[in-house]
Amino acid sequence: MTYRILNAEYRTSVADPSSFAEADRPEAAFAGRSNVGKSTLINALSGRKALARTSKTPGRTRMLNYFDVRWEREAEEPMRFESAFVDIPGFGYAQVSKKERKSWGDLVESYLFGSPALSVLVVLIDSRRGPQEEEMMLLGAEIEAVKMPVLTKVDKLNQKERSQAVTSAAAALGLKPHDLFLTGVGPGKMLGVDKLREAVGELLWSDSAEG
Ligand SMILES: Nc1nc2c(ncn2[C@@H]2O[C@H](COP(=O)(O)OP(=O)(O)O)[C@@H](O)[C@H]2O)c(=O)[nH]1
Ligand SMILES: [Mg+2]
Repeated sequence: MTYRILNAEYRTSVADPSSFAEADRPEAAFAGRSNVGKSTLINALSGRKALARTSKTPGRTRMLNYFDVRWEREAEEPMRFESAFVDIPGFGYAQVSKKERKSWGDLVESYLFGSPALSVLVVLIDSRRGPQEEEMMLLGAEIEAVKMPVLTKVDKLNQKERSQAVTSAAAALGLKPHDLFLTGVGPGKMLGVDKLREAVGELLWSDSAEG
């Protein structure tokens, strides 16, 4: 099956657990440390250049950003359905206070454990660093959503480094190498994005009202 994104637009930003956006469509959330490539991947999946803002100064986003994403499932009878992408503010940025870190933790935790519409949690891992404690925690968290580990920035690795990164990340996470998605997005590069879009689309489809 092919899943295409017809349209993606910004909906809202949320800084406080008491005001999450209405859970009226299945959500795919993107989590990972600051600078891992969350915004870049959201843009690449959506086919939009600057839907989610990418930044050279990491650690600035302290809010959940919601995007409305409209899909088409190409089958004999094409079907359209709605979803949301949620850009989760990045962790692991050193230059924030304890207080800020706690408020980030509270926000993200309430979202992950309290969102009835969360269907996919995409966990981004820098392919050059491999999974650290935070990524392991996210992937091990007992939440309802399907979790998808993605190694980002694989365009920066050669073939040999890539396969080493996959082997060691899979071992660290207790997964099979083919459970990992690989992406590389840069000028003129779009590695693994179509494949990830298919997988995310399929899961959102099956949790949508139409699917
Ligand atoms: N080469 C390469 N650079 C990337 C990739 N993804 C993100 N970047 C760069 O890494 C930096 C941080 O990306 P961004 O999407 O803002 O990360 P975020 O903080 O997780 O949202 C930017 O300079 C991006 O251009 C990738 O797959 N390959
Ligand atoms: Mg970002």
